[in-house]
This record gives sequence, C-alpha cells and structure tokens, in this order.
Amino acid sequence: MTKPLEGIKIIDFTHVQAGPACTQLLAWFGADVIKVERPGSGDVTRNQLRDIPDADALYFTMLNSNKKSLTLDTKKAEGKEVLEKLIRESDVLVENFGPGALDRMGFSWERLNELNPKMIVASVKGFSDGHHYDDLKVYENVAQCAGGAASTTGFWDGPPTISAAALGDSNTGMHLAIGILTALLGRDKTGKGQKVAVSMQDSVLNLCRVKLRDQQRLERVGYLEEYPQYPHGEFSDVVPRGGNAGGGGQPGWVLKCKDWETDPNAYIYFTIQGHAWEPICKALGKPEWIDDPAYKTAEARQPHIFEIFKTIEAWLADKTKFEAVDILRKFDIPCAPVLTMKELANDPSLRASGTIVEVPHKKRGSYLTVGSPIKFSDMKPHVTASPLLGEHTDEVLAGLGYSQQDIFNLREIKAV
Ligand code: CAO
Repeated sequence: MTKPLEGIKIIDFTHVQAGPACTQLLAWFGADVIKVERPGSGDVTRNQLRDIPDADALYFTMLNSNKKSLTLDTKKAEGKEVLEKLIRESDVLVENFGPGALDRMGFSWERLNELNPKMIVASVKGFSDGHHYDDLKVYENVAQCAGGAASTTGFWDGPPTISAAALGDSNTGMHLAIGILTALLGRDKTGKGQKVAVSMQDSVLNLCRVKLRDQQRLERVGYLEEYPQYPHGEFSDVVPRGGNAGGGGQPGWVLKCKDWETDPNAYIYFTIQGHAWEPICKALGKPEWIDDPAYKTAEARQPHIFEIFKTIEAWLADKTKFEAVDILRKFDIPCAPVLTMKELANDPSLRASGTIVEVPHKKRGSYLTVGSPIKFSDMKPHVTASPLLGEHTDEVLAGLGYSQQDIFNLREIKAV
C-alpha cells in the first residue's frame, strides 16, 4: 500500500518526547525519517527508566518506531559535512534542542535555507521566539505550568496540578506535525521551504482555550456557574481549579461505583446533558424529577448539583463501573468507566483498531505501544520497531555516496 508521505525525507534531529512524537507520526504515514543521534549515547531516553538491562527503554521505543537511526557527531567537521549532504537532499529537518543549540552547531535557519531553499525547518522550543522566557529549556511539566493547564487543574483546596497527559510534549509534537504538513503543501505552491516553529507554552494554551473563555466570563459576571464553587463558594479574579467539573455547558463529575472503597478506579464519569434530563431520570428510577421545578431545568439543578450527584452515586453503589455504563448507554447518557492503563492495554477494541499494538523488537522481544490515533479509509499505518542506536548508519551513508572506506574512516575519528 502506498503511503501519502512516501518520498518525503525527514532529518529527525529530535530527542526526548516532543520532537520524536511528531516525527514518529510522520514516519507512520510513510515519510523516510532518519534520526540523527550522538555516537555512543544517542537520544537520552534510550537509557531512561530502563526495565530490561542493555535494551532500549520503552520511553524510547514508544516514540521512535518506524524510523532509521544514523549516528553522527555534528560538532565535528566530518560530521557536519555528512549532515550538509543529508540536508541538501531532504525535505524537512525537525529539531527540539535547547534554545540556540542548532545555531551554535553552525546550522542556523539562514544557513539551512542556503543549503537547501526547499527544506522545511521545524522546531519545538519551550517558549516562542521573542518571548521574555525564550532562553529557557523546558520539559513537560514546566510547559503545563506556563501554558495555564496547572493553575486550572486539580481541586480548589489543593495545589496546581500536572496532568498525566503529555500536553507539553506529545501535544506540541502533534501541533508541529500539522505545521510541517501545511508547509509541505505550501511548498507545492511556492517551491520554497520555510521555518515552522511551535512552542510548548502555546500548544498547552491552545488546549486550555476554554479556561481563557472562563477568565473573560469571570471578569464580566463575577462567577462561573458550572464550577463547584457556584453558588455557595467564593470566586477571586482568576479562573479557579474546578476539580472534575465538566468544562462546557454540561455538568459532570467522577462518581463512585461498587467497590470504590477498595478499588481506586471504581468510578465513572457522568455527564448531565441538558436535553437528556428525562432519560437520566428514567435510568435512575427517579421519574418524579422529570417535571419537578427544582430539577426540570439546568438552571434549577445547578445550585444542588452535588446533591443530584450523591443520588446518582446511591444508584451506582451496587453496580460496577462497567455494569453502570452498560445501563446508562442505553439511555443515551454521555459517560465512561474510569479506565486503568492495564484495562486499556488489554482492551480488545483498541487492539482491533490498531490503537494499541504489539511490536516485535530485536533486543526487547515484543512491547506494547500506542499506534496511530488517526484512522484512514485507504491506509492502515503499520508500526515497526524503533531502531537500535546507529542501526542504519552504513545504509544512510552509502545512500549519500560514501564508500566502505569512507565509512571506516568516519568511524575511526568517531564522527559516526
Ligand atoms: N552530535 C553532537 N552534538 C549533538 C548532537 C550530535 N548528534 N545532538 C545534539 N548535540 C548537542 C547539541 O549541539 C547541544 O550542544 P550545546 O548545548 O553545547 O550547543 C546539546 O547536544 C543538546 O543540548 P540541549 O539543550 O538540547 O539538551 P539538554 O539535555 O540540556 O536539554 C531539553 C534538554 C529537552 C530541556 C532541551 O533540549 C529543550 O529545552 N528543548 C526544547 C524544548 C523541548 O523540546 N522540550 C521537550 C522535551 S520532551 O520533554
């Protein structure tokens, strides 16, 4: 099957998570992604949180599938020469080094554009160019704090809280992938490459836009009726943390199910959609609420929404999270069990759709990873193992015209 990005050659100068998540996605869709790594060590995640001695860590394997690995010391003159050759025949270079690292290496945007005016140069940084923090190095949690996620996540009586979802890293990588594909389409029209830059702060903020909505509503009316603080608590002049409240116009909460006392994940998320009030009352065996003026409208329910949630929890007390959802789905109520990683790993639907895939690896045996969350009618991305460090060095160098002797010489001076 021909993949849409076949023929697109990408120099993957990324490490850790934000950049690798982007290039992995492009590799799944057919791009020839060559990961350039420092000889001897490579991407730091190869060694981080190892579960098998001497085998690449899952942190690396789950972010670098379908890629090739070329080891190259790009601080040595010989390594720079190889990189220049690669740049001349590539379509995209992706990097997420600390601020200024690529310039210090001698590969500024101007130089790259001079070497290959058609090349797209895509970067992830913590903050955007010109931002007063643009000299900072940034990891996931730093970005969640800088992008507004931490101040608005968690409970009002606890500290700002980090989400387990990689809003700063993988999310930024997905934004970058959209930018690269857009620039590739643009290049088809203009024949020119361009610089694509995405900051982690901006990408987090892009996902927190409803909180910026709430900030403006709060400033106008002084309260936010869908937050647990309403109507009994106090609002300050900033968006508070709303615990598990629904973020839109549909109130919701995480509710206890059977065995919650012993199972920390025996919960469902329950949403009270305004127009679904009647089926909710029917599902809960509370037909008298349907026309009761204290319950009939969303406005009437809001002041005692937690009393309503308590009643639903009483109904849930003898049902597992799965039994509860099986009943509620028949009434068209948006809800879901709170699923653990173990349950997700073994979910037959996710296995069948290719969202969770088992990948054979030369050193690890097989491992589970998250496959493409994007499904196509004409293509099923096939996930292959991440490369060993330098696995494709000879192949890539030979493709650039280097002889066996040249490659031997490069090895002698530890440039590859
Ligand atoms: N050969 C020789 N040198 C290489 C090389 C190669 N193949 N690949 C990288 N290097 C060098 C770079 O030139 C740079 O050297 P200098 O700092 O001397 O110029 C160095 O290795 C990499 O520096 P770094 O700042 O990127 O690395 P770090 O571990 O200190 O910081 C991180 C890591 C992630 C904080 C930083 O890269 C960063 O802020 N990146 C941008 C934001 C980002 O993507 N963060 C998300 C990471 S996922 O959580």
